[in-house]
Amino acid sequence: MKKLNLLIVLIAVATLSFSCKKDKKEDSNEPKQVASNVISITDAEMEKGSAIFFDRCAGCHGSSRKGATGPHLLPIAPEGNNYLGTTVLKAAGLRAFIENGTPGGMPEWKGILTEDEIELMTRFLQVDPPAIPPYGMKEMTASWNLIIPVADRPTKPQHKRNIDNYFGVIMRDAGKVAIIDGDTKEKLVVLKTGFAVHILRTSASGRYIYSVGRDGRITMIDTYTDVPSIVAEVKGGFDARSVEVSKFKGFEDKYLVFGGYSPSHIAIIDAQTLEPLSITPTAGNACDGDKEYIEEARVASIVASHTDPVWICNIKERGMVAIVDYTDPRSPKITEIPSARFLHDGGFDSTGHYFLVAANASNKIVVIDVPNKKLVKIIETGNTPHPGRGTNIKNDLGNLWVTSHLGENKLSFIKTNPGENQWTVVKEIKASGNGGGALFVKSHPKSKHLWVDRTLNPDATLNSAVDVFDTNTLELKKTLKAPEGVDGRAVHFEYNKAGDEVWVSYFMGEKSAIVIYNDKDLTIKKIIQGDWVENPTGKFNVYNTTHDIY
Ligand code: DHE
Repeated sequence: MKKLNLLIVLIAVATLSFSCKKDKKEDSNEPKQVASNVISITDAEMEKGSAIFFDRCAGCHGSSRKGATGPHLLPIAPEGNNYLGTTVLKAAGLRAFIENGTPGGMPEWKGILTEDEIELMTRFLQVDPPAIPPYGMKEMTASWNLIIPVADRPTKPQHKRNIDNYFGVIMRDAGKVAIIDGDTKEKLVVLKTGFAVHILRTSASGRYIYSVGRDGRITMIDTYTDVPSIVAEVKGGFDARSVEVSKFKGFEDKYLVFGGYSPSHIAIIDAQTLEPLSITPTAGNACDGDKEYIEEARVASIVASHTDPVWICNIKERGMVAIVDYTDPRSPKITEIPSARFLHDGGFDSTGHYFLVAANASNKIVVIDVPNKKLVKIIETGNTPHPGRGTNIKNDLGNLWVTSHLGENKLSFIKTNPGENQWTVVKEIKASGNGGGALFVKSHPKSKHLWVDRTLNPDATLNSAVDVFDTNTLELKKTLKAPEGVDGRAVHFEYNKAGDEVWVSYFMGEKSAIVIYNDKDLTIKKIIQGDWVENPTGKFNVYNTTHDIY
């Protein structure tokens, strides 16, 4: 069937090229012809292709298409070899990849992008990428919108609700964030926050919730108002995945750090007003020596130390862990620790002294001693580790930090407490079924359960279910299928403040939902659905996020 599709595509694209050549018009929208004189694209198509690429592809392939987690997507590779090519025949091959995905982890775009959009992308990828316009202090300051000045905000909560147990829930495709009261499960408000919000973080006091999205926009939400409200916004760049706040004693709620995918930079911003304070570009040499200078050096995960006035920012393509001292926010002191490529997501061990981050392209977990700003160890775990922030459990094997893997069915347990086998994988287990696709793991200090999703596994029975393991025996306790009336892929977990409930999102289906389980007996407590529940992804409990409980 796939062969037949490919043949039809080949014929269709060949016909298209013929008609393109035949219909060539001498107007201002004249298609650009490239290398082989076969592929052509108009300015309007170029603009649309750039937007699709930015929204859907840049995360893995890089904004300038030079590759990262995914390969280069350039017509001519930097080393001069013809890479994607510039012919309609190559376009047909590209279409097959885009439609069907790859075993390496690229999702199938058929059904997500329209037929026309896929066709456009096959041509877009065969012309040189457009240049990225400059974005510096001038542009960032111009984007800054202080909606409610600090002096006009309430000095104490205007309600009797329990802010510590609020949940911020991302409605990804709607570009919104819902604030839900975790005690009553009531939706308090749904706020428009920007395109494809990626993560939320909370201020050290827990009062403010910050969101950042794929459009680089940071939105600041105040939980003290009767209904949570947006008090400031700023655009830190064109594209981003992470934001964090200063959490060290004396710096609570003072500064915010923005990690730019595009442009690749670290921006420090006033956490009370969102006024930009400084920008530090992250381009530089790769971790393995001075052989390669990397311009597109995107900032992946960021965590805020509780033991020192620093953030740990992970420079993806360079494989550098940057320890950013924010005591002088206009001129931050940055210590770079070479590690491995490409750095992606990670979190603290249970003491908060060590930070563990996935170098996903090299199948490794990097361990950093934060107060001493030192590399502790680089540990081989498995095919494309994807821990999220990871999670911490404790059993006879010791204190263990856990990661799942995208490329294979494996959960790895790294011992973090001193003694024999510290910083070693002391146990590996499999989740149910075959293949990888796990994105997130989660437990809680008060829980005896470890939760694992399989979001990117192609098998619908696996990607719509979650596995729950016993943290003592590491045996599978139960596989929880999507409840009746809910469909899509299960993704990401969050505990409530008490550590006795787990919230799971269902997205990419017809019936999105947030399913809340009783963590003690694994029964359903509540299913949250409604028009406003649109492709929910990450969920962030205020108390757990503020205190890095995972
Ligand atoms: Fe994420 C975390 C980047 C795709 C949902 N994601 C992160 C982090 C990074 C990142 C760097 C760590 C932030 C931190 O802790 O500071 N994610 C990327 C990508 O580059 C990638 C692969 C492709 C892209 O274009 O964005 C990608 N991520 C996804 C998804 O497809 C997910 C499932 C849904 C979505 O938003 O599109 C997704 N990512 C999440 C979530 C977190 C996250 C929910 C926060 C996890 C946490 O518990 O902290």
